[in-house]
Amino acid sequence: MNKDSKKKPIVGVIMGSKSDWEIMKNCCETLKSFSINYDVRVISAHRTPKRLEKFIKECEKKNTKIIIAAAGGAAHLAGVTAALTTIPVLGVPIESVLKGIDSLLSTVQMPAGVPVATFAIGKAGAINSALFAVGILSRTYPDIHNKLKRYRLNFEKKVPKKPF
Ligand code: RP5
Repeated sequence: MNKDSKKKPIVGVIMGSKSDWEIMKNCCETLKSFSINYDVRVISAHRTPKRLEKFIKECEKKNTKIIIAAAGGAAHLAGVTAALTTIPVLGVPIESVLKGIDSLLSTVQMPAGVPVATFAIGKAGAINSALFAVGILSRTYPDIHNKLKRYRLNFEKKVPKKPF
């Protein structure tokens, strides 16, 4: 990572409610394990729309590379974020009263033109969104690339060859 990116958050992590943190802390922990700077906030597209606009302006000014947006229910946070910026948006559907199926469909079913790369519901999606961000950043930052290669090699070591 270059000197500049060491100081600045290069990933923005937003979630619709404080209640999403239990899941999204897995995303932040994953970013942290790759020493990636992130800026994490509670921002709701419908409860705090002004906060969302302000955050996106800040991200553009700071040259944030990726925004990860998590929400549950009528989960429009990722889509509205993507509509307001050209920074790539990764969406994490959070479990809901409908088991997250509503969140998944609201996040993934973007009409053509404004994409949101959508991940699995819940913890797996939170972790994979971070790993996907790591993968994108690894094409620019060799130290992140090395860490990602080490992470993958660990699977080889950790997964038993036999099931018994
Ligand atoms: C969404 O509504 C949030 O992302 C959260 O997943 C869900 C419920 O929010 P709370 O009522 O717990 O604040 O906007």
